[in-house]
Amino acid sequence: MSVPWVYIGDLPSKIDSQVTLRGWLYNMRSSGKIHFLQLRDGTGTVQGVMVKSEVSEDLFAVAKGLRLEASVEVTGLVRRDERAPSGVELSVSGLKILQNPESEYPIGKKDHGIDFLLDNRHLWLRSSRQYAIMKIRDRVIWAAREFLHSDGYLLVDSPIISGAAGEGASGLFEIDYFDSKAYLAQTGQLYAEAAAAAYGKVYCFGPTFRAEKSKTRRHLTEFWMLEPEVAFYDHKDNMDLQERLIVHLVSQVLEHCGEELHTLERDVSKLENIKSPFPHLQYSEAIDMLSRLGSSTLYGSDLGNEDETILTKQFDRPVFIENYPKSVKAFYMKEHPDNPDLVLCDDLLAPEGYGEIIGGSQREDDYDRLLARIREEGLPEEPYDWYLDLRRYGTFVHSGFGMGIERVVAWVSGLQHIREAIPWPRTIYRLKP
Ligand code: NSS
Repeated sequence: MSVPWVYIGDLPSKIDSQVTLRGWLYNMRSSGKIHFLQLRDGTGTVQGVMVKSEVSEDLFAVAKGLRLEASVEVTGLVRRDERAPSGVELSVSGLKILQNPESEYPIGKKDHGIDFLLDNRHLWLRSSRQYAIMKIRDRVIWAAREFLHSDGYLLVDSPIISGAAGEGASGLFEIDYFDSKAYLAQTGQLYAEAAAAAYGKVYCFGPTFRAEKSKTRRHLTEFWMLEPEVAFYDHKDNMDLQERLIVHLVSQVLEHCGEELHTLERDVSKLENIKSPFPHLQYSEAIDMLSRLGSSTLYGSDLGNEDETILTKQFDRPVFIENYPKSVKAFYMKEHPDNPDLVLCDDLLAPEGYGEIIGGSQREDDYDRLLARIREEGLPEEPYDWYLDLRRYGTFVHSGFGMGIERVVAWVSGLQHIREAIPWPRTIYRLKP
């Protein structure tokens, strides 16, 4: 369907034509004789130049009264302008005000505190910085789906309402489900495993929930996770897939989001380093390295955020930490064939202090061992009977992983905090807007 207006992103192909745009007034400067109207419409921004001597006095006066974020319809001639980032400028001859706000736009040019900005997330999203982040997020998701789809993966989405914990009983959001209890999904993995037994190479992608009371810059209570699961892949194949995916995502962002990375003042040389092969450390080697670097984390405990930050600073690309102690990882991971105290798993840590972006493992495919692990963890057996069926009927070596979209977006975009990487962040203290 063609519309009776044009998009700012299409203006470079409309030089010397008369066009009408619809959008919002992003910024405005006036010199008395000229108004410079910075316009945005979601496809880009353009400077509209209104010259007093070229329009009626009324129109010039009306334009002067515009407030930031007024919605407008603007008509004018597209001119080439080498100095403009988009290469064009608009000589404005007509202006229709769709709505001029009655009060000042709350987000001004001064520095606002983060709480104020988060309270006004519905407006903050309009800023060029947030727009750049959302474009990078869109590119990461799009590139991940395309990567998997073109390699023959089938998207098989998992439910959000579930009767069993996926990652361990702590951190579950419990909901009333008619006469019983249900939980918001912490992961789609168990369902992805069933789908892998049905269709081989699969993935699910959707929101996941953790009721963790973590107040770090890496934790959300609602985040999006991409979870591939592959029949007949072992631990090594799994890490190889993770590496290829991450290299692809970063190269796609570099190729398509140059302007956005520039807006965010991202040091792209750091992203240009992201090439195969990624280094690998065994968990035990990571603990040794940490102790040399002054951490007090002992063998047998999980790595904390600080530890991850220290480790990633030793490398210029993501690093795999492999084969953690069974006691700190989820029940479904396969026991290491050479050491029953370890499991075949990996965490992939992003550089520059960002830390874990992926958690993956080979899955326990032995019925008896899996049942024993469920019992050891004190999990109820009944909700997992269908999951155990996968080990009864044609059990198979299989592996998979979960990649947190916001963690990847925060890293690639160079954000201080994960809350900017999702349009509507949910944290312990934030449910609004
Ligand atoms: O807990 S994970 O390490 N692993 C799983 O959930 C597996 N069941 C995935 C699988 O094998 N299919 O989480 C995976 C990733 C982790 O590396 C982070 O990138 C992200 O999910 N993650 C989070 N992002 C934001 N906020 C929170 N709270 C969070 N927790 C995990």
